[in-house]
Amino acid sequence: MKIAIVADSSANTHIFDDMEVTYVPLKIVTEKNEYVDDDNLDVSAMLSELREYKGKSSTACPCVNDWLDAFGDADMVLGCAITSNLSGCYNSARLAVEEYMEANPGKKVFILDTLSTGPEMQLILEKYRELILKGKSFEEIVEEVKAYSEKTHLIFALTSLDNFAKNGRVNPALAKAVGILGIRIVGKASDEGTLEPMHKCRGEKRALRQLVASMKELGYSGGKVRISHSYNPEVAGNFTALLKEEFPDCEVHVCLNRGLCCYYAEEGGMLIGFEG
Ligand code: X90
Repeated sequence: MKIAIVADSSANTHIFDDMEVTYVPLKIVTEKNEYVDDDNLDVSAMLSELREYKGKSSTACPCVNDWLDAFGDADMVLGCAITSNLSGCYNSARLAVEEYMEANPGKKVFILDTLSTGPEMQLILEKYRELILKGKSFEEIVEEVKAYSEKTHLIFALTSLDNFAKNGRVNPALAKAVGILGIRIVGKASDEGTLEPMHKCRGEKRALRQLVASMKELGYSGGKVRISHSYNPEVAGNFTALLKEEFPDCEVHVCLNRGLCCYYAEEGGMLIGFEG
């Protein structure tokens, strides 16, 4: 039986040596350029171009056909998408699932609306892999992944919300308050899959301490942690060190944000997915 694991490009990374994940790219669009968030995108070049660029920019989600291409001719498709409350990505995935099932009765397809993004999606993909390797049935996998996603969380520290505000995805007044030099917003993906600010922190040290505290409030007790950052390995390293002071045995993996998460998390932004 042919199995396809699929996710949109906000899930960031190629994580498995032994199982392929097909990433469906979102796009970052300016008046000068369209950046397709796939393996060919030079993300750091995009970031320096955006730094110089003063015009309008936005993002666009994949269309139904992009998802259908990723499904290929698999008998079983398992996947996940960025929160349906901030992007149309899940909606096009849902329509693709309908079309695929209609054209291929008997095939099994499930795409989870993660109500989150980035490294929390990474955890979901890892869970799919684990359950496939255990030989679980489609129905068992769907049920277990849904239950797992109830226990995973996403928190973040961001130094700017400009691109969120420009694209109408957060309140402009909030973005202004974060724009002040040295202020980081620590927040989480809410239960509804929106950006929920929790604390304004002055300086990196305070923000990192707040992140650890917020993780504990959300039930963290030493499970898996996945971090993605926008070309700022130092902050990810400092955070890992701080977390390990309290949870010396925790398993932390760090990766780079791809285009979409870099665009919204901006420079200095860090996302943390973890098991609660
Ligand atoms: O459809 C589109 O154009 C894509 C829109 C995506 C908007 C959200 C991107 C989030 C990227 C930034 C920090 C984490 C916020 C988490 C909220 C759920 C990551």
